[in-house]
Amino acid sequence: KKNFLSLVFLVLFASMANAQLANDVTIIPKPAAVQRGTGTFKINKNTRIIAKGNDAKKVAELFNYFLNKKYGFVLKVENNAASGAIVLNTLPAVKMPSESYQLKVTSNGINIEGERSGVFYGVQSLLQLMDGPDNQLSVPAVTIKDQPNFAYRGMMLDVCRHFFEVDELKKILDVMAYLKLNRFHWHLTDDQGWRLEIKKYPKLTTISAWRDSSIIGGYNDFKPFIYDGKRTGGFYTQDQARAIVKYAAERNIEVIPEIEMPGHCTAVLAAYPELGNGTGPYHVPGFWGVHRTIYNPGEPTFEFLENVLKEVMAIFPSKYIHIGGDEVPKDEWKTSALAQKIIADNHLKDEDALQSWFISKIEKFLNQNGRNLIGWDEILEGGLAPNATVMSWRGEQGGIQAAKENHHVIMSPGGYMYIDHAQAKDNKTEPLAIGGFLPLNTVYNYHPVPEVLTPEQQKYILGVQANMWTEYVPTNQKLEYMVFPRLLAVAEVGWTKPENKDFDDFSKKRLPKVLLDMEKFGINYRIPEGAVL
Ligand code: TNX
Repeated sequence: KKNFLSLVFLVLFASMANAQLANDVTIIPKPAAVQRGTGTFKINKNTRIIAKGNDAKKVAELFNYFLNKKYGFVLKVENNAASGAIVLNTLPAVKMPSESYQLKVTSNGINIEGERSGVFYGVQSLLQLMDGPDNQLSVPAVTIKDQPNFAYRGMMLDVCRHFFEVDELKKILDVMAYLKLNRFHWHLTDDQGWRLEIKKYPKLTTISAWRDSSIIGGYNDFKPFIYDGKRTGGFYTQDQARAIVKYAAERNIEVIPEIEMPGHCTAVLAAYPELGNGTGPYHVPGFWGVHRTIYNPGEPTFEFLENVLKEVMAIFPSKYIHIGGDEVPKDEWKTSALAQKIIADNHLKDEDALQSWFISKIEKFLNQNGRNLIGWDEILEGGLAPNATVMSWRGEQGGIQAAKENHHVIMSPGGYMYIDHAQAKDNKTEPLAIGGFLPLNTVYNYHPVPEVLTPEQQKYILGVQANMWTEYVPTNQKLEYMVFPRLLAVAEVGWTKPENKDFDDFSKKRLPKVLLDMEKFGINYRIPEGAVL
């Protein structure tokens, strides 16, 4: 009899636990504060959105965009309050800091308030809370008060090693917004291709945007993967780039363009060899690795770069312009009479100091135009430009040094944030990836604020970014496979306070649900080890 009773309790308890689980708060990234209520709110095609406040109409449209993408229907938007509705209430920024929101669900209705970006994020949380069959969605009663831990939560995409169409970028931007990521770093130029139309320099898109795969040789030996003998490449027109900027901005994502200098410029030199150090002829290379070709530091180079940056700034309203600065072998400057003369004339110590001089000149130009410069951590070599922000990729060391010198920092260390690295140790079961093994939990457990910094210095860490280099990523399918699910972990690193993070809770309770959402967005994600979907 005793056994029978405990069995009854067990079954009862298990079904309660199940009911609880079905309505659980499975949001990624985990919100700052969640308070559960009782009951659920049901959403169907007759549910109304009430848009209150100046920007609410636009957010309601975006809500419908995502709703349609996820469930294939939209809701009517009205101005007046009605019961049983979803109220979007956009407040002036003074009332609530940007990106923070309050989401309240009762069985009678839903209310989301915040400044525009906050309400937009409240909508994303709501979309993640929805559960059930598409025609009878339910949302658990809950009050969520949420805000980000870091202001900068980014992803970089390299569109140079392989080109990705506008539609694919939009798909990625949608999912970034769904995960409350807010910076898209667009790596637009590299040795293997220039990807942005520049009106003043048409050869950048007739010549530099295309690589001739018959030109092989060099650094590493993964030839079969790309040497298909085809002319590969592509570029974005200025109109397309503007459309991406607008599309991203609507989703609270700032697009930060990267124009590489003084290295990673071989594709440019193939079209404008006079900007090199006289060691041409140059071709747009079809192989990877660090190339020796760099810009010469003469006046015509600065004229070219400033003209390019003028057009770039006219397209991208971002506070930051990224100028690269990584991996600059200085051999060509060592043997160039021009470079040596500039070193002597300006009393520079060496070629590192010349690089610093080069970047400081560009920084001055950007600052005069009201923009800030970001560069990879090599811009520390020879001394940082006065106002530069450092993106730390060779570990955290560059970022730590920059923060100690009172410069802003974005942490993007290779060992944690390089989502071009393989997702399993055994590369027999995984598609080809660049060196390194970066599993989901390593990404997840990263925290971008080094403890060696004082609390004052720690304030210089603006946030975190994942980098997606695409040497071995020739298709949309493979791109998505590399990015997901690791980007979900990146989102939580950027948004959620460390004390609220827990890999088990993330991977076992929330990830399975959000991966099903990814499926609805048509994303080809990798199924993580041990996942029960
Ligand atoms: C280093 S990270 C690079 C890229 C490569 C990447 C491959 C950085 C600033 N430079 O040019 O694509 O390694 O992981």
